[in-house]
Amino acid sequence: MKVLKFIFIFTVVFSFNTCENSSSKKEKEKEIIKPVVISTWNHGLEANQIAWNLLKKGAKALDAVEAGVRTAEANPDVQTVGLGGFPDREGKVTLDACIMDHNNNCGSVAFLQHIKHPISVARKVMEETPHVMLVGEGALQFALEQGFKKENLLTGKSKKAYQDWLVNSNYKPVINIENHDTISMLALDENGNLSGACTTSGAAWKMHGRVGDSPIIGAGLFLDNEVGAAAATGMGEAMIRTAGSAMVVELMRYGKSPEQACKEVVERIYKTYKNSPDLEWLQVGFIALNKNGEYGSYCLRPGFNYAVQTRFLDNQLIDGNYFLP
Ligand code: SD4
Repeated sequence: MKVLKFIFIFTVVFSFNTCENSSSKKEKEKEIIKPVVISTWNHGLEANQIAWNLLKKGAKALDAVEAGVRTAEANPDVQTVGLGGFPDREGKVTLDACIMDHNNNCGSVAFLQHIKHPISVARKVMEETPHVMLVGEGALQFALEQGFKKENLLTGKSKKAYQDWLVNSNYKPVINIENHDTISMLALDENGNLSGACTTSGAAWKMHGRVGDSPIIGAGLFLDNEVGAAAATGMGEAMIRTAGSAMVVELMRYGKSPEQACKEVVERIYKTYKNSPDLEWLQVGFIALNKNGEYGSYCLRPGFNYAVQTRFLDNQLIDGNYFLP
């Protein structure tokens, strides 16, 4: 009887261990795709190309995302980021940006005028100051001290659009500003480290002084190097009200895929706005990338797309799945 008991216990323990070993083996065998870069809208294609050229040579994700989004900042035809961005209702171009690395270091500037590359000022805030966020005059003063050049960012094209808008002066955000919007970029480098960047001129014709989600860590951008990264585009107020990007990362921590996590936060935003007149022109979109190099996106309405580049997928635009028809 004793012998039978021993055999029984041995069998149970042995099969339990075998089971555990094979499942942890499976975990280990799960292939991590890296490097990966994803970014919002069609201007993400050009930005990805720059970031990818760095990532494939082994560059840090932080350097890749900064260099990537600078292309949109410098392009006067992208009228929602950097140079050539649409002004506020006083005709002033005011910029918001933030950047975050795999050690939870982050830097941000908000309501910054006259500087073409707010993302690089944000990185300087992260690396050269004890702070996370500088705004307005203080951010400008810091940028000038750091050697950035003061420029007029209001191009003829955006000035003309502003003058046309002044005729009626209606403040009604356009849902997608068809394929021109904030650029948010997330990257996973060869070392398995994540970084993210987000830069924008914000909502066109906004009130002077308005700051959106894009420079706010947790709203427009968030990452946890043990889990994944998320970033947003769309009506910033909605992302701030729900701590959108931080929530996407948190949901990935508890097992959701990048797309499922983005979807759940979009649904929460919908619930927040479903009885509000603002729903009529609300658009929000998230992109997310996890530690395994899996990525996804979700938005409230059709029209949002994002650019992806991996070793297995040549730089291409993907339409975000959406909640409302
Ligand atoms: C903002 N999220 O300032 C940014 C801009 C944007 O669609 O993405 N607009 O609210």
